[in-house]
Amino acid sequence: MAWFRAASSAARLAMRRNIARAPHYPARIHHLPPPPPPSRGFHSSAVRSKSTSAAPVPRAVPLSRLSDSFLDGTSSVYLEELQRAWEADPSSVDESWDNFFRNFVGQASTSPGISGQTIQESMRLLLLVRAYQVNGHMKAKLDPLGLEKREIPEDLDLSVYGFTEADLDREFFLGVWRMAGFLSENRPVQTLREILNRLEQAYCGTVGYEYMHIPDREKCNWLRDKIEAVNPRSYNRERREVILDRLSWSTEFENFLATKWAAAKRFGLEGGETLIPGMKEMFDRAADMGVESIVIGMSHRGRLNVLANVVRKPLSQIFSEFSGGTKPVDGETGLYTGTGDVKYHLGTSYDRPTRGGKRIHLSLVANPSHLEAVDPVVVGKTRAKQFYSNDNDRIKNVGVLIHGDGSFAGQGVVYETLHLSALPNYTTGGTIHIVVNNQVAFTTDPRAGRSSQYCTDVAKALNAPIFHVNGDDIEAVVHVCELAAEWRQTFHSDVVVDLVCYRRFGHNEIDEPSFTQPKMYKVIRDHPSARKIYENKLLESGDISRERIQEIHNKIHSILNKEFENSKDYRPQRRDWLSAYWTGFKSPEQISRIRNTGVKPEILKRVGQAITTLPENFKPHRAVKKIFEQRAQMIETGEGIDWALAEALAFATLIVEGNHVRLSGQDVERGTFSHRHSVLHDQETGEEYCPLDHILMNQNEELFTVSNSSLSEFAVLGFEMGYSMENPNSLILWEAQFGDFSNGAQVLFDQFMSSGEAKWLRQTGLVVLLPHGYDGQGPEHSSARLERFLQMSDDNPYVIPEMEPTLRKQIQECNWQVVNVTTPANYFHVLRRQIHREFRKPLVVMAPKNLLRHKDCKSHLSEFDDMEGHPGFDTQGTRFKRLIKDRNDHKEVEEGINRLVLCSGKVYYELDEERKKTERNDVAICRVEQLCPFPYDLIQRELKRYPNAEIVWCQEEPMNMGAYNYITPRLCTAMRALGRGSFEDIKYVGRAPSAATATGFLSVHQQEQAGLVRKAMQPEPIKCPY
Ligand SMILES: Cc1ncc(C[n+]2csc(CCOP(=O)(O)OP(=O)(O)O)c2C)c(N)n1
Ligand SMILES: [Mg+2]
Repeated sequence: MAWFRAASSAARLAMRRNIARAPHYPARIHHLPPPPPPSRGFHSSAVRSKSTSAAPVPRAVPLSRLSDSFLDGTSSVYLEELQRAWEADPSSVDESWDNFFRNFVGQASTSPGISGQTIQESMRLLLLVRAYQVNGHMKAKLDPLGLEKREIPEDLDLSVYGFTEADLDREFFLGVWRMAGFLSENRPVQTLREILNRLEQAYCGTVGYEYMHIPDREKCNWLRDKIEAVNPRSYNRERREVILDRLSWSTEFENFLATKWAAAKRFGLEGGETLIPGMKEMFDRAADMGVESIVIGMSHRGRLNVLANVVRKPLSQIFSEFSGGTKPVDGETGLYTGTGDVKYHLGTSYDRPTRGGKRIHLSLVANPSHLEAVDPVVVGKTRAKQFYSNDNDRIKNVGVLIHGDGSFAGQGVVYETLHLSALPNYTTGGTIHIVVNNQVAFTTDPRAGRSSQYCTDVAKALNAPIFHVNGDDIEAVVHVCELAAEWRQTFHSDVVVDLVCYRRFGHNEIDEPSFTQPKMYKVIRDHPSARKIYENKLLESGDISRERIQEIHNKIHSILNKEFENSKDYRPQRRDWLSAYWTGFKSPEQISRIRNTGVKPEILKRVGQAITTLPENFKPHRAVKKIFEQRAQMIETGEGIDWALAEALAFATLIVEGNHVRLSGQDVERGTFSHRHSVLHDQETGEEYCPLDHILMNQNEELFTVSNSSLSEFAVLGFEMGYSMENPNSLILWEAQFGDFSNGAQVLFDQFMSSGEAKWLRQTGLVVLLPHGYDGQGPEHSSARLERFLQMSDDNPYVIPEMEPTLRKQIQECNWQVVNVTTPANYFHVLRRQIHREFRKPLVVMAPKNLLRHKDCKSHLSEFDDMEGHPGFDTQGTRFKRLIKDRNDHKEVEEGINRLVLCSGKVYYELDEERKKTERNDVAICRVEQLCPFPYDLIQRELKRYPNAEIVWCQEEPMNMGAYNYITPRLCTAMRALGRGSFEDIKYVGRAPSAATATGFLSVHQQEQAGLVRKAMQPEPIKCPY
């Protein structure tokens, strides 16, 4: 915005300078008032700017005395020549000059000729027109309460241009311009009054248009055409009745809830009821223009109204939820309800018929209280819909976000989401934003809530047009809502409607708003509703009769009452969580069987070759070329497969099986640790080549998507979360640069990923890769805060669930999976497991850093295939190993083992190394690859194998972090069940408790690391914790 302000003030200065240059008023520039402080919001701001009338008024200057370059001697010669050419052949000059001469020189004998004065006045008028286009919105009547006291910019003041009241009925030459709108009309000569009236009508009515920050001339002209049209909106009687009907539904719905449940929180829409007809008309217009599906995200305000009147959630269901009676009878199959959520967070979807006779699919995405957190989720879901419906032009699927004024200005994720809008792998062809700007956020006035003029200013960074509209003028609301849909379908970019309204009651229904906004609420008390205002308008115009109004009221009331009666017997339907793509997927209460994840050896070889072969004429960087040669070698020999190749094999095999794979995050194409190289760059041409795009014949370019993202954790993770929810046959991954940075998206982990299924019955198989591990890089870049993810896991630490080896019961019942995997093959299988099952669960991976190149962190290709007898093949087939036992040659009982070290992650390799060094053959080391849900069965198997062993948990993280606090109660439960002791028998080896995740001193890190590894192998018993 700063640049825009700077640009417009520069324009103002330039204008002043031009005027000041004339000899008559050189001193004026010194009299300019200081720039006014920015006013924020309407009801609380200051006064009209001071008149500039004290300054000398500019007057026409003889042409000969003007020093402007346009009007210098050369120009007048040029004009004379033009005039001569025009006289010889009017078509030989530009159309605007033709008009100019026709009006002013046409009747040669009586013509006043082209005077310098005419030219100057025309120029000043043009500046005035432009001032209205740029700043007219500042004078628009946007506040329904009329408390608006904004400063009107001085460049809307006639006197600035040297005009006075006396000039109002004089004719001026305005020309005809190659510009849309007002100036393009073939009326080059108009009186100043006519010109002003048109400008005031277009720019200063109940809509304030902000669009002159858009640098694209075509877009501005398109808008100018719409805005400056003589009669931009005219609705016939039928249309007006539909609008009134929709407004009445919106109003009556709130009234009805208020009467039936006076004290229930519903975050009513009163004061902003025009949102509902606005949305409906927007959707109708969008459907007319090819939109088939709309994904909606919104917070609390008016959400129930949107659910009822726009998305058409059954009224009886909404009323039943108000009465608190949704939980179905226990024991009924297929009625898994999860833990539920408050009614104003729930989502739904519906196929709505439109006014134009089409159908449009609407889905309102469930969201938490956390304001704006749903924004990127909606955008991601919209993009996924576009992918699955081959909507390559992005015209069939649109995201619509409804915001509050406080949150739109205040929540950073708004900006982060806006910035995805034009990125090739994240764009949805434009989101439509509607801000329900009730001029207050809970108890906070705009002047305390934001530093810029409008709550929508953040959208200017995107060059989005912003339509501010007075929420009491329903037809204006409808108009801008339609215009927003037209913009989206024409220019495929974001657009904002700022619905300036008010909040009739408190923040919720139990709040008293006069505690904090007494003046505003005094005005609100006597302020008629938007429906009343519209009814009166239609009565006055004769477009509707009192009887018809009464009929509408009666109809709505009778339906609401009927649905209320029905709600008493309302029984929830079978869960509605499975959209078409999810048919057949299982809820946590339904049993599903474990599947193998191994792949036929010939497929592995074939895809392996495809992803390691580069086009002949492609010239990669030397080092990258070598990496690919090594990868080809690994496939050829089957030996030494590393992490990156294992990952690529997982992706490739899933793609061959018909799944969509999408990996996004910061620098993921190359990989933060320069290990992935999924996109190669020709060193001469710069051309890119992505081997995973070339596995299938004529592979859809997007089937495998790997994309560097914007530098945002919140928006990008949210986007992928939304994307993953659309279709289960996809592996969607988000990778943090380092695991630490994921806490910038903490809301998504807490509110969506860990608890979304329980609250909203929506599954996602999203995978989050969080690089984690202590290698001396300091307090950041070491820890992905494993403990946080484990703390959010809902597997009961004191109850061993049914662990039937062929079933998925434990994992189905748990909210997510947290793993810290130590071999490339196990990584391959854990990724494939995400798809090869009949349900979806989020997966959090503590991803490696130094294991990416560790000499021992390699797998053999035979661990990836499904051949019996191969090392990957366990008793039940080839699968992800939740626990990796110490040695395959250990018998069922090994009495000679004195210590069993349980650990997870890369510390295993250090422990193993130390064991070799110290020749502690009486120590067994088991890797807990899957921390959550806890592998009770496998842990108990190992406890039984080593009956005489001291049990140790070893980790690199400080004691208050890592897995220690998660592991101990579960390990304890497993031990007690076997009579192997209790909490004090679990010995701890790891760093001491610490505030920071890691030391910043490399030498200290090395000492600590060596110390803990040594301790795990020390001959004496371990004394910690007791
Ligand atoms: C991230 C977050 N912070 C704080 C809150 C608490 N809160 C709920 S509503 C609200 C005010 C929202 O104001 P606005 O966006 O203007 O919406 P309105 O309620 O006025 O429609 C606040 C602060 C929240 N829900 N989420
Ligand atoms: Mg608000």
